[in-house]
Amino acid sequence: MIELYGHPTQNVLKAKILIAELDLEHRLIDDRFLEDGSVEQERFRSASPTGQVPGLFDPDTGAALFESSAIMIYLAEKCGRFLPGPDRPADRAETLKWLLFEAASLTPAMLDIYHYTLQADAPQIYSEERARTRTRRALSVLEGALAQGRDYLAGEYSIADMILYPWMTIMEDFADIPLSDYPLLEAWTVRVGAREAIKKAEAS
Ligand SMILES: N[C@@H](CCC(=O)N[C@@H](CS)C(=O)NCC(=O)O)C(=O)O
Repeated sequence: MIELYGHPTQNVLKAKILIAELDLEHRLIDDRFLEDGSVEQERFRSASPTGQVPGLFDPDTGAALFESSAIMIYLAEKCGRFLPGPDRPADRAETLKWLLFEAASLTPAMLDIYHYTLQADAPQIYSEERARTRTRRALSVLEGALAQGRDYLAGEYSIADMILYPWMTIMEDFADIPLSDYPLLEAWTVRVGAREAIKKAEAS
């Protein structure tokens, strides 16, 4: 039975809505009360390396996921509903566009309101520190993925590598974070950057 890890928040609600639409049998496990050393704690850690919720574990397939958009895509594809398949590429892209819009545009804007106006006493210092801490946390997650003996982020070379590569090439200059702090990611950047198509794109 699918395990959804989380507690009541808007991001967890997204996954709950889809699970309800699909009428999926599932266990809702509160991440705040996981027992030390329990199987559930281990599964939550493997699903969500940042400790953020929601996290999802599916014992049927071994899928262990974080990021609400990835969870939604996985469940929709597993059940064959609410996301058009590759046989309808335009409809599929239209749906994915709105998922990405939510994750990349709307949510960061709303989180800025929360963190920079509602939470901070000294917004400027707070926002800079928070941005760097979050960037480092993301880089650690990528380093962790590559530490699983993979050459590429999702195992085989894919659009996941293509979408992340451009940021890595400017990390030090742009964010003042040396990529050498993340040796596997640094090696990955060299590996991806050595591809003919990448060189061609960078030169164009
Ligand atoms: N992009 C992630 C965001 C997840 C997220 O920020 N979850 C919040 C709760 S709504 C959380 O776990 N915050 C604690 C933290 O960031 O450490 C997603 O869509 O799942």
